[in-house]
Amino acid sequence: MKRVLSIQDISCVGKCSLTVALPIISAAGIETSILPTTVLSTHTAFKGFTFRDLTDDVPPIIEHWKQEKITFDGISSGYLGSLRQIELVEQIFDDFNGENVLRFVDPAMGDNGKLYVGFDKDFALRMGKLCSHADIIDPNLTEAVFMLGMDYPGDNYDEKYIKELLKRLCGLGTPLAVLTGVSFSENEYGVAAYDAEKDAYITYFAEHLPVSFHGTGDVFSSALFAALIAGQPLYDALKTSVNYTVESIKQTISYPGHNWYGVDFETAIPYFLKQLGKI
Ligand code: PXL
Repeated sequence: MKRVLSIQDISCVGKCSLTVALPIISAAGIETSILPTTVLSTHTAFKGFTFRDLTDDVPPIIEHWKQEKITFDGISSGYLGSLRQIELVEQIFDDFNGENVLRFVDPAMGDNGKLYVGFDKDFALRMGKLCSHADIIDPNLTEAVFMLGMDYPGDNYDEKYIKELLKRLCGLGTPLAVLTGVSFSENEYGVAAYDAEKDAYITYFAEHLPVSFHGTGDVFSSALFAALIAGQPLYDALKTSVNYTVESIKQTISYPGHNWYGVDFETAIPYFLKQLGKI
């Protein structure tokens, strides 16, 4: 069985980060080790959340794993709570690297042109540096422009702009950049990707649902990471993860009185496994 490591916070309530990554990657038949970097009572879109920084626990945890000669087939990072945590992820990427280790960075920091509570421009630029240690990154448009120190274009962009943005993301030092939340026409929504080594640009779109939910980025990146580790080629993995995210949103809005803080990725897990060809 393949074993991966997911490094991000635990938001106890809120359906994001580890409470999303752990079930999704495990459902794909992949052993999922975790490194919780912070414990929050909820994610930061709630008011009055608690925040327990676990940074000081990370170095002894890494040391113990090294003593035990633990290895991973993939390492993925998501929301990180401080500059020091970014440094530690770089150290983990270096310490646990190997020929077939997939290092995946989801620079979860913002959406809709704004950074989440607690982050500033310098943090975003530092996150951009983490990307040079990754084999693949998957920012949304907001995260991409903040990492590159550019202005947020809103809906005002075309395919030429997206291709250029993807090339600049690879200029951060990663060979493969996936941009989420891309749309070139009213009824389609999806992702665009650029593989710098092959000079190959691809897109995958699904229908555009007229709603917006917290946590969809984490569902998408967990599914993409799992699909790649499970062996799907990039295009198939993008298709699996976009379709699964859309299905999770559909499940959510099918219940009247659904919550606002996350999507029902749980009831869409059988659909995810079908997309992966596991059932
Ligand atoms: O969904 C990304 C995410 C992860 N972790 C925490 C968050 C958010 C988004 O707001 O607040 C703590």
